[in-house]
Amino acid sequence: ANALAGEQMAGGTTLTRHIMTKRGTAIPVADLALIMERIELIAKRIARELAAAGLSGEHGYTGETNVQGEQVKKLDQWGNQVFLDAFEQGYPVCSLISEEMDEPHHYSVNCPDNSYCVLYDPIDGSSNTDVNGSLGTIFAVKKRAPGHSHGIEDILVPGTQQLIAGYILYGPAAQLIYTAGAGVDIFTLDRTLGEFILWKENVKMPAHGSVYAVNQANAGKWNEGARKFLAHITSRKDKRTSYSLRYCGAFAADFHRFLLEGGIYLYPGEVAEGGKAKGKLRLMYELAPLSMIAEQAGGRGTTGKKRILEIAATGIHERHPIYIGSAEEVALAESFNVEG
Ligand code: AFP
Repeated sequence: ANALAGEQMAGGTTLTRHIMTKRGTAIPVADLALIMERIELIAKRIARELAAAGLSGEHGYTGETNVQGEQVKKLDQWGNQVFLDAFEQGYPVCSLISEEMDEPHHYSVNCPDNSYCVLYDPIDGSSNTDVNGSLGTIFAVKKRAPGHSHGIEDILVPGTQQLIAGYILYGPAAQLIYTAGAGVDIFTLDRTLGEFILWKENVKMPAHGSVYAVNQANAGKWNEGARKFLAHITSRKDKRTSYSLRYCGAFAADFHRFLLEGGIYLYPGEVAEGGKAKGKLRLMYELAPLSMIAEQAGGRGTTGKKRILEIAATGIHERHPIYIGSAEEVALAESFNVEG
């Protein structure tokens, strides 16, 4: 089996080579290559650490809470530092926005007129760290306005302005999935070569799938439309049109199944006082990047009412409800008036 795996990699296309020959991207290829070289390094560092985390004792909590009131895992903090280290010499990236930092981080030395901001969740699904479950890293890149200050108005613009979006999945194999506006490509880390090798190019999400992912235990907190949608997809009697549930608690890992096989991931809002549904997942570094991947692959991402990529943020840690995946299932959800 080893010989066969090795044979398949012989002559494989590395991420670097694939980028250098890419056409039609929303960002100049030279800038794309410089930024993705850093993301690739980050992916390798995190993949290496996660593979050994069970030995190194990096599990558990730091005892602190983050800006969102959540307990901080040691790996969250460490993963954030990996990004800070990588982009210290990360020209042309001059700003970082992270789930793990209250405020943006700026590198004034990397700040020519032609510069970018990277938005990221370093360790997505961190509750999986203690059980050796799948984890992810989600990222997006936006252009900084020429002559910008430390203000971030130019970054709060809608996700349609993202130039690169993607995620890294740490499962049995580590994979890097990204788009620069010219299709979605998937690379798998060959640990012996230390290279991300092209696995699938210009991936298309099936228009229909037969799996859904949701934290169903929250259903009692949703509005009527979301509950009716759930009742609808769980009440199908005949095998051909019925759905199965799969949920692993890491957005990127759950989404990955739908990118490849179709279906729908939902995190409906919880109805708060005044009847407005409040989402849990974050717009800038969870929802918008994966919505760009979904759309580039022919799928969709919406709050149930509005296209995720058209939402301008009012703050960097803003949250929204999400329905994302195959076009058919997302349209079905919308038909139930899921966000009221
Ligand atoms: P973090 O691990 O980055 O804080 O985020 C996890 C997450 O936002 C997302 O990845 C999961 O899909 C979701 O939370 C799981 O949440 P529940 O435990 O509420 O289902």
